[in-house]
Amino acid sequence: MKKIISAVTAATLICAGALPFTSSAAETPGFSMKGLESQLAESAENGATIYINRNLLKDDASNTINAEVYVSDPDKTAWYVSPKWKGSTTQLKLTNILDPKDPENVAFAYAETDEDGNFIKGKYSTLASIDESRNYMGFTCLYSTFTSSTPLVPYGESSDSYPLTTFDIEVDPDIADGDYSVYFLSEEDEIGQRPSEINSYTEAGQVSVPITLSDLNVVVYTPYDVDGNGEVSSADASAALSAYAKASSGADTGLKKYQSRAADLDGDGDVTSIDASAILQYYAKLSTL
Ligand SMILES: [Ca+2]
Ligand SMILES: [Ca+2]
Repeated sequence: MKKIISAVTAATLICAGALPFTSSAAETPGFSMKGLESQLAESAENGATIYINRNLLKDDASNTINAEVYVSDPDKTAWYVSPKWKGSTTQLKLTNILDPKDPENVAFAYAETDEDGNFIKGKYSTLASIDESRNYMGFTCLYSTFTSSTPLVPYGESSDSYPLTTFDIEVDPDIADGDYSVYFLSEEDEIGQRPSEINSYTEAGQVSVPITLSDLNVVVYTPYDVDGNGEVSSADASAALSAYAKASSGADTGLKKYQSRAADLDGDGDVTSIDASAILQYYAKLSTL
């Protein structure tokens, strides 16, 4: 069954492509992140977005989310990979980056395994860095017996087989509802560090290649509180109804991600009159307490 699906997908891709299928259409190398599902975090869009229900945040303990950083190097020509990333707010504190200097740890994507499948330290140099005042992290991996033509060889069959490194996000329980991110540094938002970078060895020699950067969305929401003002009122039901009316007429709902998630109480992915009714009922129940 899996094979059939793959064949159909491939056929669809080829048919849908207006341009001839050439090597220039190959996947661009780059970095991405995944937030991992936990009691605290609901993972969506293959880990590209994590939803945090404020009601689950604890006041007295660290609210920690695990995240992974991935490299994609489809042509397998990279010899130097160096993602840099930052939390959009200090209330999402980046911590506990996997330290490759610890012999227990490895740069997963470029690691090797023993006969039993256990990771062993690869022949690659790695360096992790963290700047707490800027809520910044960086990771660099290169071939340790480097010669200009020696590419790194990612382990695993695809770019998301194994992460390059891992880290934790500590969520401040006082964080406001909102749409946040942990984002890769590019040229534009460099903070005194070199931006995220992949250097490849090509016919032109060693070059810094164009890369794609897929950030991690971190959405903090409170169920029922659509406008995120800290209390549930009829205004929240109105906001949900208004969004539903807009969507029904084909317009954008105008809601941010955290608002949509707060309003979608039946969890069907849309904000509808059913959700608005649920908010009103909840509000009515609160009012009689
Ligand atoms: Ca509200
Ligand atoms: Ca819904």
